[in-house]
Amino acid sequence: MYAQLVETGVKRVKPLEEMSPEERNFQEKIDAEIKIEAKNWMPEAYRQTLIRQISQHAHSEIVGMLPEGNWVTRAPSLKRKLQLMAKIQDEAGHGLYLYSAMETLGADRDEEVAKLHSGKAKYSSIFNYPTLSWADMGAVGWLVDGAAIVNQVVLQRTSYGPYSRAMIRICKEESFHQRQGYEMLLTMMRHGTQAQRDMVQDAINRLWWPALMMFGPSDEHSPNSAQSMAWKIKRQTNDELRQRFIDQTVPQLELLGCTAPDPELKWNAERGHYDFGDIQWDEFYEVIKGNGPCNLERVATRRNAIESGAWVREAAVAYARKQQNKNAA
Ligand code: FAQ
Repeated sequence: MYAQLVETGVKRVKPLEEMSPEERNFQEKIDAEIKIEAKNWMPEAYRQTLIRQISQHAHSEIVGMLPEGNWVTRAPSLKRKLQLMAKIQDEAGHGLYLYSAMETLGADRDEEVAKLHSGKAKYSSIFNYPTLSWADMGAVGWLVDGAAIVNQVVLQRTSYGPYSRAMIRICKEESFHQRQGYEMLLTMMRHGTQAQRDMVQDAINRLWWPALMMFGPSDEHSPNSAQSMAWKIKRQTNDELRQRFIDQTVPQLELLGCTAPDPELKWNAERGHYDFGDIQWDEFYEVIKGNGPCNLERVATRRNAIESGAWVREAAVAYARKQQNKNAA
């Protein structure tokens, strides 16, 4: 299995015979499905890979609130507004669990957040696209949370204990998000006007391909996959998860009465999967380099939120100090 991974991955996976006794012992624990906990020995590269992935994941949850926050004041009813606010608050909570999981690896939260604010840190490409209509709120819930779940269900079995446990709760909440998004679209398609139905189709046309890009580059161009699979940080490859997402989403698309913007999308009985067209990887790489339609705006909004909220954090610390002194006296 390792030999196969070494061939497909861009980064080389160290074969067992080149490992130190500690590394070999670690790999045996991984192979035996024993979770790695914060205080256990781990190779430095394992720790760094996790800090990279978990911090990017946490930033994605936090930045992911922004495209939806854009629509809170324009929700069409009180019920929809409450649902949207609850969903956005859940995403904030996910970001906080994930930053905490990252801290168990010795990473500093302020330093990682500073990397986001300086434009150095990555976060999911999908959040660099604008949300142009109310139907986008349904499409984000259905497609974006739907893609996030396919990826995260597998991460519940990731080898690092704190990350895996955070994922269990996050997945429960993401599944509510996916359903509320789908229900919103179904309502517009079944009970809406022609203009609302067109709005749903337009949202799907714009978000379909960016949702497929969420799974990352194809396996042969994914530098981190081979090692992350060997360490069981990732349990399935980018392409396997992307295919699973497509296979489970197309029947839902048909039930909505909508289409995907992909003329090559069709069931392949021989493979037992849907075939699909080529992903525009140039666009993906531009977005993750910081040149997507909303990258600058997203980072500036986060930076501004931290700067303009500084007085709240300072007041909370001053209040906590006052209470401490009072209790001590
Ligand atoms: N966007 O070698 P690989 C959500 C980067 S949560 C940006 O394949 P890896 C909830 C990658 O980091 C969505 N960058 O990398 C929500 C690497 O760069 P680096 C987030 C991407 O790590 C819903 C380089 O490309 N979910 O949506 C992307 O093995 C609605 C090479 O790629 C997670 O983060 C991308 N799409 O696999 C919130 C899940 N794809 O660091 C609000 C956890 C790849 O070497 C509203 N993460 N890159 O410079 C993972 O499972 C993995 O990190 C992958 C990438 C699968 C994303």
